[in-house]
Amino acid sequence: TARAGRVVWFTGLSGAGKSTLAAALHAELTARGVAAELLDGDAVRENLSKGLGFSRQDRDTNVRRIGFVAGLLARHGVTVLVSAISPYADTRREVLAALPNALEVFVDAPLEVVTARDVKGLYLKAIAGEIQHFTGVSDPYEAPQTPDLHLRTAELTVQEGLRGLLQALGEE
Ligand code: GGZ
Repeated sequence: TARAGRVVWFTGLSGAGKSTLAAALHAELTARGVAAELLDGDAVRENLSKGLGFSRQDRDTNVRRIGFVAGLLARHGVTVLVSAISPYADTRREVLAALPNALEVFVDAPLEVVTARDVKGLYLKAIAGEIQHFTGVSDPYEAPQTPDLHLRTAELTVQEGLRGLLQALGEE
């Protein structure tokens, strides 16, 4: 059987840059001939986790499902890039502990920065109370205390973030 793939788990606030970095890493790994798959929050919630909301229970279910699929893929040699807020430290710990060789990447941007950028207008709505339980505004985000990689995206270009990721993967 193939050597197990790595799981790179991007956690952080909405708008911090998880999907952008995961997509950049996916493109780079693919170009290098590394079998890689993306499990992105948005696509997962339209398919694997369709119907789930944003209560703690639903987020935990979402994160556990993603972990389960990531494990199946990694077992077959695929490098799996997960992008999900995954706000609860205990749940992340549990799911990551079940994935041999997983890397926890903290995609860290201050709330002021993601709120000011507000690419999708969700923070404005959350602050206005039009979206409830919005992470960082009216719902918790428990930052990793000892991530394998800590990327401060307000201070880094995507290229710099990508370099850090490749280094952490031993792919530089
Ligand atoms: C947080 C929400 C919410 C609430 C909708 N809280 O920037 P986006 O839009 O594309 O990414 C966010 C996504 C979060 O889904 P995840 O599966 O990553 O979350 S978790 O890991 O906690 O299960 C955001 C959008 O969905 N969104 N409502 N209330 N983000």
